[in-house]
Amino acid sequence: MAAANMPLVAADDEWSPLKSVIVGRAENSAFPSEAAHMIEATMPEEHHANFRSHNPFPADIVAKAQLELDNFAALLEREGIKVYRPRKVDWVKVGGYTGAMPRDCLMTVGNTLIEAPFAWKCRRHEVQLGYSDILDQLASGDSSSAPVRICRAPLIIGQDTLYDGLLKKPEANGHSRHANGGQKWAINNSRPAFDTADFMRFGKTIIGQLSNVTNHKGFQYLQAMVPDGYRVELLETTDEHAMHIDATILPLKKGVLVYNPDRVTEEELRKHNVFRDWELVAYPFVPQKRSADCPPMYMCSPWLVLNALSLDEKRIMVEEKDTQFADWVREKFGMEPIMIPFQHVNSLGGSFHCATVDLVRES
Ligand code: ABU
Repeated sequence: MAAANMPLVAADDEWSPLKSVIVGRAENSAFPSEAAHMIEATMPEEHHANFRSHNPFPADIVAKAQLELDNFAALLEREGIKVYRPRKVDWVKVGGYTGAMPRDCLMTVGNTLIEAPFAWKCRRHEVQLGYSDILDQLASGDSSSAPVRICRAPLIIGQDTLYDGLLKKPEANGHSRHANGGQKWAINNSRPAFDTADFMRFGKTIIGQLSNVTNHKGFQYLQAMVPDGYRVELLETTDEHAMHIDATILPLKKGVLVYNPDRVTEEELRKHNVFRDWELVAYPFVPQKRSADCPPMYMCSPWLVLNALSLDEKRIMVEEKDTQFADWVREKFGMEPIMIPFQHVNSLGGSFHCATVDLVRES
């Protein structure tokens, strides 16, 4: 695909050669602040106390994460990939989260870029503040480029209803209790909600999950937004802490899917026609003790190792310390891992998949 003829938005899988991408930025990242029941449902228990409004991540972690993202962006540019970066925003000041995790807020399906109708209030202005310049650039294009559709998320007017019936109620003894009476997720179904990272593209089929940030109305809304001919299907996972599908399944290349056996079964995957002829392989993960010099994983499980990014059907971005995974994909599938430091980005909530939005893949 010659650069002159390259569309501005065109991708419908996770493995075709990457040609254009958004890479996040870390400056001024803050712990997201949400209702206690949401933080309890989704975040590692030992870090709950950090999730307060306007509470910055430690400055040294943010600074190192920014260097890692800049280094990653430069590597992609050297590979001839067009890289866009979001605007620098003071997320601490505005009471937001970060610009480092664009995968959660934007998803390309064919020529359409879809904004997540976030469940989390603290993320509701993330796209407008961080990415609207990029969206304007893509939407205006030039006369020779194929048309781009941009679906902005609906505005929420007045009080959000998504936590109704779910907020903790204070009790006389100073403790609190859930009002949700055994409800599975931390949101209800009163309006569409999803994070785009709860979905992955497999050609005309998009596979997603319901989670603590994605509800059934969100799934229906996404189905209504994707271009004609695309179909969204839901995978039944077994993870009550579910939030984002990109440490649960990882398509390495067409026909090969690695999955997290703690969260999904092969039997469930096989129910989806798109995987009929695929090799489905459980990653035999042996969690290792993190060394003392590793920054804390404030928001993620060790399964973040599956949050890798295929540059094409041969090359895959892997965190430089994830040698067990790199050796496995090299030896078992003949992939070529490209290993660079990313642990400080991991500390902010994701890895290479989370930190990017692929805009163009050549298929
Ligand atoms: N989007 C990141 C998912 C992280 C995790 O499942 O632990």
